[in-house]
Amino acid sequence: MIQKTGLFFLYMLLLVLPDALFAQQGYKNPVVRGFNPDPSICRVNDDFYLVTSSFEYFPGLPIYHSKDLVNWEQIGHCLNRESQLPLQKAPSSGGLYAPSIRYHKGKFYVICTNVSGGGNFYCTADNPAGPWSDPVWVGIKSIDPDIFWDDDDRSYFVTQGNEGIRITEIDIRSGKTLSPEHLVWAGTGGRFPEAPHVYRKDGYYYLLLGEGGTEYAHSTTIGRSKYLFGPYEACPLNPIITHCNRLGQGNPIQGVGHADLIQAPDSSWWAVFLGFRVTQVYSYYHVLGRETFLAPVSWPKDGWPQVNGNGIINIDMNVPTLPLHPFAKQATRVGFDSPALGYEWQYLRNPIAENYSLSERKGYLRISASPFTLNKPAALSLVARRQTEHDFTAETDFELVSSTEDEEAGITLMQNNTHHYDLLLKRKNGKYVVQLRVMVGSLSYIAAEQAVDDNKVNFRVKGSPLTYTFSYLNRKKGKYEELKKLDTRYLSTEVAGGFTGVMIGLYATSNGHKTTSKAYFDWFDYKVGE
Ligand code: 6LW
Repeated sequence: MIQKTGLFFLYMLLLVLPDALFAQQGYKNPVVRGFNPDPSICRVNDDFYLVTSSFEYFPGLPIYHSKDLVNWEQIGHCLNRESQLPLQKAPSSGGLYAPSIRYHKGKFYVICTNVSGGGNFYCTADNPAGPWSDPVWVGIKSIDPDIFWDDDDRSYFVTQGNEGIRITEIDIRSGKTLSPEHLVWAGTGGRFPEAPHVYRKDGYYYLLLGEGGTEYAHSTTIGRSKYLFGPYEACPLNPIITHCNRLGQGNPIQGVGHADLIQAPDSSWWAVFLGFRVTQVYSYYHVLGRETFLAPVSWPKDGWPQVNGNGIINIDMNVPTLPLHPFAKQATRVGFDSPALGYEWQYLRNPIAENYSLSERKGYLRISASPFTLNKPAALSLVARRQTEHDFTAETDFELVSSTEDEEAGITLMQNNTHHYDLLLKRKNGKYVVQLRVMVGSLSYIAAEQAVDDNKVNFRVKGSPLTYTFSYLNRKKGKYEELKKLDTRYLSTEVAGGFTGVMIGLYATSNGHKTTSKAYFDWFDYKVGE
């Protein structure tokens, strides 16, 4: 008997040993930080790929890769040619809305909408790092499209509509519709049923939705049916993700919803979804935009899914993970020594190529001023990266070559073209000054001004949950001097509106005038933490 029990325990130990050896515990949300909303995910063997929305920024639709769902590394963009991504007419928060990424029969598909030109489309690639095909346009007017392949290999375009989710068969080579649009499910009654994804599991079609709109009432719901076109029955556990309830009311993450599901090679299920990290001063606000979060999914009862148990998601997730596979940390300094900018940099709308050079002066990024002011929804002379944490320090060192007092260059914290804080260098009365300019809707003023010796300056912006602190290097004293602190609140989505997050940009403009002015940026540092 004793022998038998011993053998039984040995057997059980061997069964759990691989998991005990390799599974790890705990991770931090969000897993893709800074403005990265509407995540969609697919898997090929033990590689995961994720795409997020990019709106009016170019290149569009960042593609991320992971081995463990926790650590993500950007490997490219889906749309990096102007022919794929016309953004000339894109206002702030126009352009590319929620994408979906799928892998089918050896090909990757990204399905998306350019709301500022062309509507719904999909692109294909053999390698998710690119190159991606030109868009195949689909003549259905909507947002949040996806493609679902049924067991018979027919291709179905699944998309949002005001009355609910619609499914239409399409020809996958041409994008032409092959059937009428079927209205299949309106969700559970929340406003804006959107972000649909269809999955086949255990004889059911599962239809996952976002409901409530992408603000504080956001949620994820799910229904299922034996038939693709319905009728869909709502999950009794709905909403399966939301913080719009008593349990979620004090959570530093709000607005959770718009999810996609994935099964890992070890059979575990996971959800990726968007949410935002809030700052609270009386009420909540957020500046980082909507980010990508991760939570485990279980199917405990009658084949219905639960996300992290009760649909509440935390910053510190104390759950088992896949074996962790971190990537090398990005260097804090960009020296502009490489022939191309890293994937973290984006332009506002289609860039005018000759306005940028990494070779004109070796080791510098040259930006030629554009006549467009920062307030114009146009192809500004600006490159920007995401603010990924509340606490960060950004610094740059540059030289402005200018001949008139209209010309300026500097660093901007840009939420949109009517909400930005600009730390700039310009000429004034024959001398050089640094200025801190505030632009909040129709309110604009110079918050600080300081004379400097010449046309070369170092700027520093320090972020915290409540304030941005703007400083310049006083070369004589050899130390940074603070110009002023500004409230983060006025760059928040709650104030500015829209779908993006704060971007940290390097720019040059002549404020509406003809110009030959240029700015030469020597380096840019971005450090996170206090
Ligand atoms: C997107 C919609 C949404 O199309 O916001 O969170 C819109 N959900 O699904 C823009 O991101």
